[in-house]
Amino acid sequence: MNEQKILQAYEMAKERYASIGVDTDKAVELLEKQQISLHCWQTDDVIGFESAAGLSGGIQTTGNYPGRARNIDEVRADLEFVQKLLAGHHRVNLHEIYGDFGGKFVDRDEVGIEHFQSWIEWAKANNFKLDFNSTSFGHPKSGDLSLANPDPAIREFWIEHTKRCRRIADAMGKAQDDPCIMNIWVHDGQKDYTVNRKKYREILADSLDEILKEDLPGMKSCVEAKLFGIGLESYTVGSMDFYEGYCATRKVIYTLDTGHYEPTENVADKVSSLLLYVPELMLHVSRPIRWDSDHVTIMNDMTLDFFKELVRSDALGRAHVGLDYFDASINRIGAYIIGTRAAQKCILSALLEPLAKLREYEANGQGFQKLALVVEAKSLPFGAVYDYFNCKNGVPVGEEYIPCIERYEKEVTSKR
Ligand code: RNT
Ligand code: ZN
Repeated sequence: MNEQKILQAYEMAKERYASIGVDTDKAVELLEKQQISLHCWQTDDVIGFESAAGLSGGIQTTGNYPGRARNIDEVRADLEFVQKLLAGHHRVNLHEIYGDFGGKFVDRDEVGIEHFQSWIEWAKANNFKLDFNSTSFGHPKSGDLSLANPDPAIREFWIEHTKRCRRIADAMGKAQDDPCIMNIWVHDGQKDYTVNRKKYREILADSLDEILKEDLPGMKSCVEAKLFGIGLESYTVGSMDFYEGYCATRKVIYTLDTGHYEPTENVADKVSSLLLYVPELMLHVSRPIRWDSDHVTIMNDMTLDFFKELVRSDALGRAHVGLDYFDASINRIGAYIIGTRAAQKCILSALLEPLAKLREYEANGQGFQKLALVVEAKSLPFGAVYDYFNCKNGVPVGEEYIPCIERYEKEVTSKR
């Protein structure tokens, strides 16, 4: 695209925004600093390198678009390519099953830092920071209950796994001189009528307390709440209420996945309440359709409102932004770029809100003026600012990334 035209459009946008008290240069600067954690599992439909056991734990990928990454080199190549199409410096979010196991079977209670050494080196060489996840699903011992299992042998197995994962995250954080955020999501639940609801929750809380005991300064732990899983529809041990209480009392980071609530629930409204009681948030930005379907994130009202709430709560700095969707029905690299750029657009749009004026109107009881400005702000020349942001950072502007991805598909992924 014509650089001069992009700059001209930006200058006009800048002036327009300045007239309502918004500094676009500052918004662009903040967006440049905003890291987004790229979920490695979008490259290969959450399969990983441990075994060919396939997914379990109530999550599902649908579609069979060709070109899935089949091994560690392909996952890395795809992530390197994705990075080239994005402005800013980002993170890669790994799951334990993506370890560099060298073709050997390494069970979950045997995993160690050595299996992630090559990831640490790769991340350093490619200017990525790493985040991490323990993996409770896709294993013969996954069943319906892992950390909440009343059988001490199974529960101990998963406690050991999760403790080891925290040590791996600690090593990553120390190597990159920036805390590695480690998410703990367990699928634990029941398909049908559950009587001992309290019992499993007590066990989960005890397991987590045991896991989080170890002081590991290189990492930060977070725990993810969920509504239900496929085949686990009646009961979820780690529900929202469970983790709200857990995170508030233990001062642990709460992972808010935008797909993990009732379809009509206002996810954005959870932000300000949670932030009063939990230290930070980890975000899994996703797009649920009818259920936790993990469609590719787009710039929709839910995502826009969500980031607006973070900015309005002055809390962007207390949120770790990550993506969580897995769509195997379209070009997987394209899915990454659509989702990451959509998240950036929503953040930018939140940063460009005429917040000072809106707050003033609200404080003065000027309801009409507030509503008018909220609506008017939606059609301000936001796109010119986002184009400038990409142009300034030397990455494709607007739809220019489509042919880039088509070329990569032709030359790389279609040959897999
Ligand atoms: C599942 C959770 C969880 C997973 C990943 C793969 O519903 O959202 O975050 O998607 O751990
Ligand atoms: Zn998630």
